Amino acid sequence: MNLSNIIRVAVASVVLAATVGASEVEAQQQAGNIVIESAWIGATNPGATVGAGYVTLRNTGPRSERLTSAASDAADRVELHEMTVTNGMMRMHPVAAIEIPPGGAVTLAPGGLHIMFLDIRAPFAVGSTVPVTMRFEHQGDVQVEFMVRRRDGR
Ligand SMILES: [Cu+2]
Repeated sequence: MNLSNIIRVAVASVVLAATVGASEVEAQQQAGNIVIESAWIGATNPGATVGAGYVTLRNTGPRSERLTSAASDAADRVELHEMTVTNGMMRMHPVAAIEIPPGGAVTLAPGGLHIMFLDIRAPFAVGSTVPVTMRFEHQGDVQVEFMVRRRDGR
């Protein structure tokens, strides 16, 4: 865990809390050149063993960045996944990394790229938060709080 990243995210959260109100804190976090927006996880039904997380990652830096893995105490395993349609069938499969171009952004959203939580330890309940460590090729580890929302994103 890269401590300086955690501190920077914490400072950004405090500034946001002072300017836009506590309810908006989870909406945006910054770590170096990476801006993390709208990190959320779909609520799970009782007995479900998997969940999916979504987020927008913005790269304000001059070079390409990559999200290479994620981890969370809330699940035994966390993988980066992509949903694709093949012969009319929705399938998902792991991807090695998610590229964020310089000056660009990538959005993980239902039906596409997502963070997959496997063997979750407890159901993801609406209104709770799930801490996730996101590992970037250059930025290192960034701690992000994902907000659990209804699966339609509201
Ligand atoms: Cu998946």
